[in-house]
Amino acid sequence: MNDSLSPCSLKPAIAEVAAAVEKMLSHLLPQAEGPEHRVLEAMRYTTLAGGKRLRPFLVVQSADLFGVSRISSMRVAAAVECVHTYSLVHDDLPCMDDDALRRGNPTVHVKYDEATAVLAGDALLTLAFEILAAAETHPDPKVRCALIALLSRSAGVHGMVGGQMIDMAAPDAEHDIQSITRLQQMKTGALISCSAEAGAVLGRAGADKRLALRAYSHDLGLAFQIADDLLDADGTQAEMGKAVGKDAALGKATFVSILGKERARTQATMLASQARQHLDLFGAEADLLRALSDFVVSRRN
Ligand code: GRG
Repeated sequence: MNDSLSPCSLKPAIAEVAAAVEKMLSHLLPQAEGPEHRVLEAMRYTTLAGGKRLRPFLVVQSADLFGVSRISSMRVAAAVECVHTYSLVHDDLPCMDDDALRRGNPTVHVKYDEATAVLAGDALLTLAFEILAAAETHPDPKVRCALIALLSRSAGVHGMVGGQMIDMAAPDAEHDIQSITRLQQMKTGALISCSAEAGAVLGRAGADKRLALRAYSHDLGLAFQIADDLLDADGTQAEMGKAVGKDAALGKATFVSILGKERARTQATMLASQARQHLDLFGAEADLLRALSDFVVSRRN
């Protein structure tokens, strides 16, 4: 078993899943027609605009470990990406982060208007659960219910929404490393963990393998967020497709502001290595997940 694959093997694999999930999303998102066409157009505009598609990659790779059909894993990957995209649309709104650029394009409220952006986010969130509830996603209704429970818990007040609330409620609070870790685990980590665990749910995996994927994605999510904080400090708008340097300008507590750049980098590398170790009970078939842990810390966007 390789300790990790070279980026040469990982990048085409990510690109393949990204292309396939975009095809699936294009099929699942309704066409922009009828008197409600504006919200449908905004949903398609923002969802089909690119992005790294890391969460879909996690769903598909973890599902592949259990021999799940690609149609099932792609539908779940599309549902998770709908939730992720909704969170970005709402996060960009003037009442939250007030950003004009996302994935290199004007944000939804800039291209359309605020009401359309709120509605497009709402509709993407609810579409995700419609996708999971459909029989095409998995023949076993218990598996579909488990997927709905997992995604709703991760996206809701105990996960992403709760993390966003803590972030918005006290942006200048004196966060320490424990509180910032909890905030980020909820805001960003919960959906990343959900993506890896969804493969285990689809594959009706035993508790040991499901827990291993949960532990892997917990560390991966934190490493991802530290890398994001470093990119906000060091990256460029052209690389990131969004404004950078906002955290420092707003005096926001981040892993970088608390640990400093060097310790943050060391911590991200350590978490990536720890994430790989959680995959020890899988064989070479988990090599792409191992390689992903290096990728999330070395990425430039
Ligand atoms: C509005 C309920 C609600 C939640 C928003 C996720 C989130 C919570 C806000 C995003 C703010 C942000 C930039 C967080 C940093 C980590 C992150 C989620 C980055 C964006 O994810 P990527 O890098 O984006 O996977 P792409 O565009 O590649 O899909």
